Amino acid sequence: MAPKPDLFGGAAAARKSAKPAPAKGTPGENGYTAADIEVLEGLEPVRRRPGMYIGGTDEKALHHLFSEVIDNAMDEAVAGHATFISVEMEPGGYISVSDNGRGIPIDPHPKFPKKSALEVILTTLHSGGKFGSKAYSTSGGLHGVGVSVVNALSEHLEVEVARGQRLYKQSFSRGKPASELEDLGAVHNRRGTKVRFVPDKLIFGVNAHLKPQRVFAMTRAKAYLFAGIEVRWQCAPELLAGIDGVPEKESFKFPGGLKDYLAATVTGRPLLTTEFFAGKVEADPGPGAVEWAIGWAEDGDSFIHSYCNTIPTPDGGTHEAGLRGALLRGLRSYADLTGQTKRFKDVTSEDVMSGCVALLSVFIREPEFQGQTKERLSSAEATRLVEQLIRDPFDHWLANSPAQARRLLDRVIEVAEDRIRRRSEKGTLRKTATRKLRLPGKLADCTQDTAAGAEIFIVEGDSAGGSAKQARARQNQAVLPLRGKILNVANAGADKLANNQQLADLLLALGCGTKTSYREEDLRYEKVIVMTDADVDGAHIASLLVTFFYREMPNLIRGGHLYLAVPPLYRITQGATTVYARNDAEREKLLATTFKGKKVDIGRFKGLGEMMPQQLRETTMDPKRRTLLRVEIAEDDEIETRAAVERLMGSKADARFRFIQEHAQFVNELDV
Ligand code: 2B7
Repeated sequence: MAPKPDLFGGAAAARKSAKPAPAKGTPGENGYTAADIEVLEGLEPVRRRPGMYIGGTDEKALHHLFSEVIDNAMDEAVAGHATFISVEMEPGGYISVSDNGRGIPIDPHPKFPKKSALEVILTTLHSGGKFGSKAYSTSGGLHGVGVSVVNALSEHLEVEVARGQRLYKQSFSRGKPASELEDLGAVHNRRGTKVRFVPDKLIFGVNAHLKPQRVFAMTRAKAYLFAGIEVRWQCAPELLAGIDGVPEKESFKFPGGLKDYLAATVTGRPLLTTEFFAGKVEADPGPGAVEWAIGWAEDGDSFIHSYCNTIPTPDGGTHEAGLRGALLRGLRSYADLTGQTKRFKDVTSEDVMSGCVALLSVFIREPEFQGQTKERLSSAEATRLVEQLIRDPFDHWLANSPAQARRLLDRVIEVAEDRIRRRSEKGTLRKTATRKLRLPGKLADCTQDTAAGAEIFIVEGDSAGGSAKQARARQNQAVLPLRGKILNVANAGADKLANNQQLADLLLALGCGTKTSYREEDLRYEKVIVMTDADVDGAHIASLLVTFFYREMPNLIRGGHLYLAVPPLYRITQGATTVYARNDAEREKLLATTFKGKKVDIGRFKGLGEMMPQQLRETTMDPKRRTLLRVEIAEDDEIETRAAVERLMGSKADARFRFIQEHAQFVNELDV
């Protein structure tokens, strides 16, 4: 199915606005449109602080210059104005990119009648939003910073524009015009833009140069990502000495898009699925579109390579969450349909993604990016878009080839069973002597050596810590007291996080690492239980901790290891009978039912530290009597999860408190 030009026009527009949102107080919040706030500034800031615009001055940043230029050409193609893009690497470090689009306008710029639009585009930073470090760090990503940034960081750059049957040219050096806009006379059979540049050695270092392998791969990827386009590649032979797999000349056009890409990527690997699950769908009503190609390999690594508006998103993000959700839900409903509900019950999206090789490309308007290198898509609508658009085709794909669906289902169930078995077999290796030595001093560890059945209570404050230590079952229950409010990781930078002693202790005690270095088999406890006071402050601390886990080790949550303890708020005594209530509603219910209006004595706990160890044990810690809430990432409803975390990030403690109380869909209540 070919994309409609209007939709992809929207997508093209999206990349141009894939820029940081205006910082607070800039006109963006006061109802001005982007055109109105076209703040124009010289390029000095870019040369002074290149990292702010392209994320650094290393090899990756260097190649980012090329992305920026080819992305502009892609925009022109995706908008339906260009049919080919060509890339040429020359000796001497030059690279040129051309397209056969409309050509950058050369008429006088309305705001600067003495300058051509071309010169303004090449020599000024556009759009109010991208100044100021704040704006840069919040959204937009490094893509879409503009060709002027490339110009600023190029020793030399020249632009040729073929427009209205004439050819124009202007040269620049380190961002400044080195020539006037020249009219080179009439041309026929040529239209579009050509940008030729050499990155500045003063910025990137004398040895830095664009790598043919890397540029070639980036170029080819564009052809796969936009099936309508022809991409031509040429590279000077002297640059290819000693380099394998990069041709001097090649032309790409992939009518099969991502399906072709995946086939080329996994050639030679035995696949569990005989056919790729692939397709391309536009949102109705638009804008928005998703293209995907997915297979499951017999063995070996799994991957998701994802893109937003043809920009790679190596750190994943919301679109990938949508994909995982769709695949998990699709397989679950297929399991239901074929009477295998029970077999499927322990399967998680991790299990489904095991062995999965996937390419995912989304087109959305005004995408937002997050993460240290701005390479994770954070636009919430992408989750919904991907999940909704992929779900139906996935159901059909499963239904249409039952043998394949059967193999896949058996496989993911097997993966889940393996995972569960490994966890319980993990056994005696848990505490090596060395690991024990490195445990934080404040941890009161349990005595058993296996993770299976072991629990760690993370408690607030030393006094609650003291009660918990007395109340615990030493054999399998550990206690780690944290003092006061922990750092709000949602707002903190990575360095602040690394320096936070409380969190460092926590990481040490858990032993499992964070993010992609998270290793389930190193987790020292089966249950990680956050135990805080039953009041607003306690809820606040619990929400900070849950945010920490969600950000730093989502796989710990996905693995079902994170719990919230539910301590009581009231003790109600009548004669020899004592019962506990978790909140006002429960208290009222007990008074009306159990005590039927009899005179009772009601005590309110100010905090865990105030409870007698025995009370704490009976109400909150003893597996036979307590209630635990298991925290889950709503893989089926990542939007809700994200919204919940956004709420946590807010400054209002009562909103955080409500989080704990409201999250029926976020937590599963269990009596464990
Ligand atoms: C945001 C800026 C950079 N631009 C235009 C028009 C066409 C066009 C470009 C381009 C990379 C290497 C060759 C629009 C957009 C500037 O305004 S940039 N084509 N190609 C490109 O950079 N290729 C344009 C409206 C009417 N006519 C022309």
